[in-house]
Amino acid sequence: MSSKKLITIERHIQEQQRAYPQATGVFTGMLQDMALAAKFIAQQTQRAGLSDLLGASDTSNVYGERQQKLDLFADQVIYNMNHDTGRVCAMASEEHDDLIDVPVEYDTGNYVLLYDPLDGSSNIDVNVSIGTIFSIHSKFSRAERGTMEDVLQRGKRLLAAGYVVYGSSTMMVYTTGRGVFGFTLDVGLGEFLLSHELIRFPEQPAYYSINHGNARYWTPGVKRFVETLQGLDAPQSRPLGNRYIGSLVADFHRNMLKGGIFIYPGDLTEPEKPYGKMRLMFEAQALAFIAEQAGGYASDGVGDILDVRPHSLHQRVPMFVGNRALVEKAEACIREHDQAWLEAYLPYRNTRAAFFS
Ligand code: AHM
Ligand code: MG
Repeated sequence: MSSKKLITIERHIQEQQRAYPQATGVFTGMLQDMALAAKFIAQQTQRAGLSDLLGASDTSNVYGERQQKLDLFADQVIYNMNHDTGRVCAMASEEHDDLIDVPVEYDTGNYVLLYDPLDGSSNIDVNVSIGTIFSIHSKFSRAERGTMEDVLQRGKRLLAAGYVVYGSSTMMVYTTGRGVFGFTLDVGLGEFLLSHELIRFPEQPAYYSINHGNARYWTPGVKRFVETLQGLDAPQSRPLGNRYIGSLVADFHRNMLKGGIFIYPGDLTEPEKPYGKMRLMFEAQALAFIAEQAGGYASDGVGDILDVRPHSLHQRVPMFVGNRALVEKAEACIREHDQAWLEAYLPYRNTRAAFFS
């Protein structure tokens, strides 16, 4: 008999729980429900063209972006899986302006769930990979129900984070701070099976990912850094390949498996966007935690994204994430060449949340 292990995500999450003798199983239940939500979303993603879920809806989100119908579906599924379980004290989604309170008729619990239900939504209609990102904090304030203080915690305090990539297959990747594990959805069985154990960034990076269409807006430090990635700084250095899907989860996932860096920098163009595009609470913190657990590093160009103190729910952050040596090189280029950008960005970075004043 061959002894290949078949481990479902549910079993894996339970086994991870055993490492914490004080665990009550509530947190385990949340992760298992995220896996179930991912199956719902994956199923609809694959049927999007058939079930009238393609195309834009009539509403737009807090960023003024038209919401795609599948975004709304994914947002609703994750909410439905969590609002009445008594596990969370509050939730927050990239698609909602404010905190999502637990309805008063239900109990609240000790966890906070943050999620970007469907990232890369411009890719939905054209059959290109998209993803779901989530992260879990424990409750922080003494308030009876969840408050903004519970949600706006530093990434360093995360308990768990994960993503689902809806690509040529569907994969769920998660960490609880004990390494990064990847599970591939067996569509026939309807189960996520362990396929990638203790994922680490390979030492030799293969790719860099940045939107080259924005090159004219890049700061001198970012320009210099991209030149090093292209091997233009020294005749003997080898260029990395350039890959950019425009779906953060898919770009991040490929770079974590193959080695590389994803970049969405801040810039100084009009109107000024020194903070870039990525959302700290819904995208950057989760991927920064996963990257760290896989031996990589995520920076906003100044320092560790996990140390950035959040001040607002929809705060943006420049993002450099991937192999540690590459990200540190980006920081060095910025320190050396981007004084003007630092002067514009640092006040935003150092803003304190209202509940501290
Ligand atoms: P979204 O949250 O509205 O889907 O936008 C986020 C996406 C990321 O997935 C991707 O990395 C980035 O936006 C691409 O932006 P751009 O088109 O400016 O390169
Ligand atoms: Mg997003």
